[in-house]
Amino acid sequence: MPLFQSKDDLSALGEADVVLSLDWLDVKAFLDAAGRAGDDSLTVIHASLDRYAHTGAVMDYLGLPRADIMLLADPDTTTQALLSSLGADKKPAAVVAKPGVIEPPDTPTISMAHLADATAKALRDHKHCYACLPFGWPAAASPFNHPLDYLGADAGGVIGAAPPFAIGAALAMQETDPDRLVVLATGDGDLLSGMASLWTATQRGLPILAVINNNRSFYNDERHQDRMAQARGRPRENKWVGQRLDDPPPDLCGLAKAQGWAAVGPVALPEDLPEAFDRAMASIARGRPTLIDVLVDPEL
Ligand SMILES: Cc1ncc(C[n+]2csc(CCOP(=O)(O)OP(=O)(O)O)c2C)c(N)n1
Ligand SMILES: [Mg+2]
Repeated sequence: MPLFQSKDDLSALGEADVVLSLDWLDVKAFLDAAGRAGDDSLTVIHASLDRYAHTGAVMDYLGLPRADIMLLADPDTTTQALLSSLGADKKPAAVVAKPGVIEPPDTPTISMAHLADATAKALRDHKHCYACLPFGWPAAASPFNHPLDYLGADAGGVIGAAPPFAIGAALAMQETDPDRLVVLATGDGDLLSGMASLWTATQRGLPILAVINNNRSFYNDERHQDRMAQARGRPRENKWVGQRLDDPPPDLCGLAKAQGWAAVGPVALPEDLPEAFDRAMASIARGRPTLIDVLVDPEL
């Protein structure tokens, strides 16, 4: 699935005559999801420098996108050229994305919707930058209106990359926009794979907020192993082997504290989320890099 598209995005794409892709990460998957990949009535204009990243060695480019018109240009250059050819008086009003309505389910355990909703509420009055987002984050929870609101996904999807990615972003943010809080929202497996990098945030005094979707598993791969078990006639109940991060669960807060971070959690109940986020934000206000460990039910 492409990343973070909402039902509204897909229905707009379903009705479009022309798509202008401004360096979208995975155009092919997006068109596939809307059932438009092979639709001749649609014209796809793709403005990107991605082809320079395409090699025979890796598939970092994901699916090869369909492009009826290929513009070998970055989005800023393309947008500037489009705006100047439209003329100053034709410049369309900016579309401002509004915070979506997330209605977390009424469940005793925490869903991704609960986590996204609680995070968005905690950040409502803070200028922030999501350096990354975990799998399954509901797009409507976090509308992006500024290029620094979300930095986008790393192309290869490398597990362990998000923590150093966020720390690099926070270092750069000290120069670019020092009041903008960098948010490392990621999974437990990704955090564990990049854990040692947290120390750099402590050493450099970077007050990053880490929001951990802790489902105690490399869950994406559990799902993959489930699909493979079905395809190959193997026992599905073994899907967790080598993927589950439990029994005993790693102590994410303890590991973060060992790198010099403050840590809150693990938070297990939906009703405990607001107070836990209040504590985390108070710690951020004191200038500490802070992690909040949230136990998310992967089945919700
Ligand atoms: C270096 C590397 N190894 C393995 C993978 C395969 N992989 C993709 S997602 C994933 C699990 C991620 O776990 P977590 O961060 O906890 O997210 P979850 O799927 O549980 O939401 C793995 C192992 C990868 N992308 N990169
Ligand atoms: Mg996980």
